[in-house]
Amino acid sequence: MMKLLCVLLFASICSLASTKSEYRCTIGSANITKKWIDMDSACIKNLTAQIKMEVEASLTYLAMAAHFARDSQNRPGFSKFFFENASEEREHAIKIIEYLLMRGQLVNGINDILEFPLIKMSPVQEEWATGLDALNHALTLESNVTRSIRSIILACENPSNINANDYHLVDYLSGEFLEEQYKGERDLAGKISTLGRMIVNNGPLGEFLFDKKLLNGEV
Ligand SMILES: *[C@@H]1O[C@H](CO)[C@@H](O)[C@H](O)[C@H]1NC(C)=O
Ligand SMILES: *[C@@H]1O[C@H](CO)[C@@H](O)[C@H](O)[C@H]1NC(C)=O
Ligand SMILES: *[C@@H]1O[C@H](CO)[C@@H](O)[C@H](O)[C@H]1NC(C)=O
Ligand SMILES: CC(=O)N[C@H]1CO[C@H](CO)[C@@H](O)[C@@H]1O
Ligand SMILES: [Fe+2]
Repeated sequence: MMKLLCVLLFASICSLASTKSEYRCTIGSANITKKWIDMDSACIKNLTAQIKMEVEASLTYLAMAAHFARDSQNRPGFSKFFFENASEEREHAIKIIEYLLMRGQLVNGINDILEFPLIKMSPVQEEWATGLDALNHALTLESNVTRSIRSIILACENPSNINANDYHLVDYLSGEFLEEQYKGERDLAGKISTLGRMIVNNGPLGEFLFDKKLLNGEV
């Protein structure tokens, strides 16, 4: 009888976790006060929308990288460049997720805050006529991202609302994100300028040469 009681008691707080006969305790989580969590909900919505934008940017760069790596294109410089940018965009999504976690968000799991089905994203563009087209597309994409980050700053720095004067976040977005945006946009603009002139002077050979330079980080 006593033995049965013990087993029942144990079973009530622990459950069989795996076939390896490990026991995982299911004691409720600690009771932490929510008073320290002070982000404004509109500001959080803005940030989560930005996570989606960064993931989509990453997918666009993946599509560009794959396109230029096809046997029919064979532009290893463009492909390498866009694969690197895809990784950078993924890093941006991770940075925002980590920021939200630092501020006590994502308590009920990622879907609680993402509020979007990543899987149901519409198909991305998968063909670009020339390298110049892809670079121009990238610059438009980045200027859209910049505008979006500036709109978040506006939404999160409302001085009349104590919960929305989020200067820590605004500083992070300005110092880390906008800094990278403006440098990235200048970099793309410079590449578009160089490639454009190489094509004017050398025709199709211009893109071939530019790709070689891109591969070696010389342009
Ligand atoms: C959390 O609070 C509830 C209700 O007051 C209590 O039943 C539970 O044991 C507490 N959990 C912990 C881990 O302190
Ligand atoms: C940039 O934003 C405009 C306006 O929202 C949109 O029409 C366009 O498709 C976007 N371009 C890219 C490359 O994201
Ligand atoms: C793309 O990646 C290159 C190489 O890592 C980097 O120099 C450039 O700033 C990136 N551009 C964007 C828009 O992410
Ligand atoms: C990126 C994003 O979602 N920006 C939105 C932030 O919130 C304001 C309103 O508070 C919207 O106008 C922005 O579009
Ligand atoms: Fe980004």
